[in-house]
Amino acid sequence: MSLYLGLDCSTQSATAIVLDAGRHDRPNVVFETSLQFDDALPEYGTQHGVLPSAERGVAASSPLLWADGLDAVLARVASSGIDLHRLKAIAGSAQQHGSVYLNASAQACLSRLDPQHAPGAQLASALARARSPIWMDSSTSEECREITDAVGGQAILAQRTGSRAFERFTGPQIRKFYKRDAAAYAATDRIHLVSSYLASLLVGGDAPVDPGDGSGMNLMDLASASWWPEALDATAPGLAAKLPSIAPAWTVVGRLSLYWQRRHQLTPARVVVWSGDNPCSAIGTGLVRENATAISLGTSDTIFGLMEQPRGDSVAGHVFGAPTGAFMGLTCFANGSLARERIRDQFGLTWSGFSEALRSTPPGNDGRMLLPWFVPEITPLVLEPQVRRYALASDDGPGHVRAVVEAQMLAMVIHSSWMGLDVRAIHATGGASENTEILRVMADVFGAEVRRFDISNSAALGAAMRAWHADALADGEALAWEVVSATLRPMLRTRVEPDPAAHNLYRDRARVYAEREAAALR
Ligand code: XUL
Repeated sequence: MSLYLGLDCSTQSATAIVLDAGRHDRPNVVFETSLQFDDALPEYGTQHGVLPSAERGVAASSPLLWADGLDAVLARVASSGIDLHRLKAIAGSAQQHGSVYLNASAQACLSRLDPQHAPGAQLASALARARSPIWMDSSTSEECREITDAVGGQAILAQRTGSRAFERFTGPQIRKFYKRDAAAYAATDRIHLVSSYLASLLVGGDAPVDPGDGSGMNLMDLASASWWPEALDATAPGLAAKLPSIAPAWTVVGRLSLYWQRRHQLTPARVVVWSGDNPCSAIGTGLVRENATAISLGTSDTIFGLMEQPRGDSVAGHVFGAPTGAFMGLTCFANGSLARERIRDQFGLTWSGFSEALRSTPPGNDGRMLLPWFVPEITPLVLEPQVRRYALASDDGPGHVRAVVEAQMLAMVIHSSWMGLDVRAIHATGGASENTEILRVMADVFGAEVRRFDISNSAALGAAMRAWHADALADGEALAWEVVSATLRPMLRTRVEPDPAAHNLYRDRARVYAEREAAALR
């Protein structure tokens, strides 16, 4: 049996999962570890993984923090006691859309890292931009308009790239950087996604992006998985030369560099192209065909499912590449865990108190409702945070708890219909999927069976499964995705069945919610 390492660099944390898998035996997770950036690397001064900023709508983090986060989880893997001589391949997952700007010295710097020291400080001189804009940024509406106009409108942009222009997407972010700081843009030699930056760091070279993460940029032609020249021209001059290549998600980029081998006594394992957290989660929740839907309850809440071919009106959401080579539809909500935490903290609750509040309130919340835009919202677009309450007293803790969870689920049901996904079964993942009471609301709102698996970090698990799949291919053995996804079968932990009466009631609540949302947006 061989070992496969899946890494995940999310908004707030870094995770490693080691999968023991081989050609004949049942795969098994043998190690899992996670660290929170704010706690583990306080010197970077992040809050929930984000650097403080006074500028409206701006959200950025530090590429050096991600490098040191990767180092810290690899240290934990190295001291886990598992037999790492069997480590054959590593793949990774990262928060989508964030970008890292390297200067011309980066390649030399990456190949000369000193294993006596952590990577962060050593990489500082390789950056053309100290801060990386991340997916929570909503400051590029002007650039979205400019790019949309230049390519001939949002329908064509959505049709070619899989999405209309979105503030957090990398193209609009690059354009803003070019407009604000043309000299630093000119000094940028390579613009990586978080995923391709970390893969580059592992091999000590220059890694490609995969079509899954590449389609989160408003720059890639979805059908051919290549850069779309019109979009590049609309974004910033000379961009083609600054972008990495695009390669299928199962591509082996190289071997783990000497830096990591020496620093953590690791083998020269194969390094597989990294992808975005949502594409990796599709694999890690077992979505390798169009037969289920996944909902991830993390910092962002996302709903997604595989598509054999792109379809639907992706002006409403996104069609990304999927790690299987097919496609995936996705709708993203910024008010995920931060909104749940806001309510939990406002009423001084623990998570078990939060669950108790859900148990003690009825489906439909006796008419109490809220619109949960605590931070700028992506779906629907809300640039100025605002929370609207309906029949909800300001001191009603349990009412608020149910109202925030119901609002999140109702918004998902309303804004995901464009994808035409098979929602008879929903695979729930992400930190908040640990909460069965939240899953009950999900099951009732969607009228679907909700399934939860033993591993709630499906992005890291999916990355480990991708490493296994790509390693087999590199050895000349085609490993069917069904075999890979069967990893999850023994991990099925919970099934939550919908209550038909509650589901009926939620159909009506969805209509009311949609009306209130539309009124608030007017
Ligand atoms: C997806 C999105 C977020 C990030 C952060 O489009 O913006 O889900 O990937 O996890």
